[in-house]
Amino acid sequence: MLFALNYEHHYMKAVKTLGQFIIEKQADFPYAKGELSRLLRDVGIAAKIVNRAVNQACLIDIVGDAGTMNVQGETQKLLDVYANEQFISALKSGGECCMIISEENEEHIHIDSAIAKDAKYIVAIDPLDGSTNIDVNVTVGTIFSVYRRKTIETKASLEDVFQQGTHQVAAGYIIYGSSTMLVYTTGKGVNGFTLDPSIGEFCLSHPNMMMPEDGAVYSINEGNLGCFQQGVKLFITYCQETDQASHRPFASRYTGSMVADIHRNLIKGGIFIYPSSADNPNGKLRLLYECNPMAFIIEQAGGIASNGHIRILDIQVNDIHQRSPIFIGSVNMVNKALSML
Ligand code: P6P
Repeated sequence: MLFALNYEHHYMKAVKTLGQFIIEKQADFPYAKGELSRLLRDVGIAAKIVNRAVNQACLIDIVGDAGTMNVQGETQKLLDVYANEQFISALKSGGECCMIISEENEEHIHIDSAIAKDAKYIVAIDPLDGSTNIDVNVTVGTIFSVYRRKTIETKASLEDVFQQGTHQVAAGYIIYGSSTMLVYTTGKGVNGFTLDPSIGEFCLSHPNMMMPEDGAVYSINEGNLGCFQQGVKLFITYCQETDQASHRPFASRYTGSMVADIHRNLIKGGIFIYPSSADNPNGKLRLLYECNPMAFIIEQAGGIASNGHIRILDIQVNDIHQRSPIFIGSVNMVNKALSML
């Protein structure tokens, strides 16, 4: 009975859609003329289209390998290619974006159509993160990062992309999980929206998300233990020791989808680590469209993100696909890990 009432309650209370929220928050930026609002709207539209494909993946024959490799040398999944096309198409037709950096494209994508002639934003995106999980029905995600271009007189160039993560104007992710959510920040806190398929809208469900300072979950691929530096091994041992006062041993939760692991840790507290190793001296995850956007979001929610030495957001960008080790999550857990490196 209670569930029925809550379910009914959801449909009775006034929902606040992503579009309404974006416009409402636009007032926080006195000089905003709506361009960033429209760009975020375009991302939301592509997210709904990709969500439909993800939810039907095995029915519409869109899983499996596309028979191509991406710039990372990783086999592209059909859904990787489809998601990439949808986000690029939405950003191109929206007219607010002048350049796209995508995990799936070796080179940056210029948008110099008439509709985008005054576009001032650059979007870096991982259109479908964790896509190896698609075939086995495990959560996947999209990660995006938005910069304002530095060049104005000349055509947008890579100079506009080589900006530290602190210069992001927005960042967010979509998590295609038991429900589909869009979580984003524009530098004034983090807000989460759950897709209501019955009305086709992302509705505000997690206002002002804050990450607990402590957690009892650690996320790392322990299969690589032999390749980790000593300090990382020490921290994993620390997580596994019994100590009631600090709620150890912690739970090990690692899905192979960065978005899923960080989203869970954002809500419950925890730490996600993808460290450097012998065969990945800069780690595996990419700075521009994985580490920086997630670091922006987590810092806005009260967590921290480091490469083991410096703040992720302070790392100088000099290659659109450069990688970075990452220690990200609850402030006390990340600081404990860093103290052991
Ligand atoms: P590994 C997915 O390929 C991804 O980029 C992240 O989403 C995920 O956290 C990580 O790589 C998994 O990598 O080496 O542990 O399989």
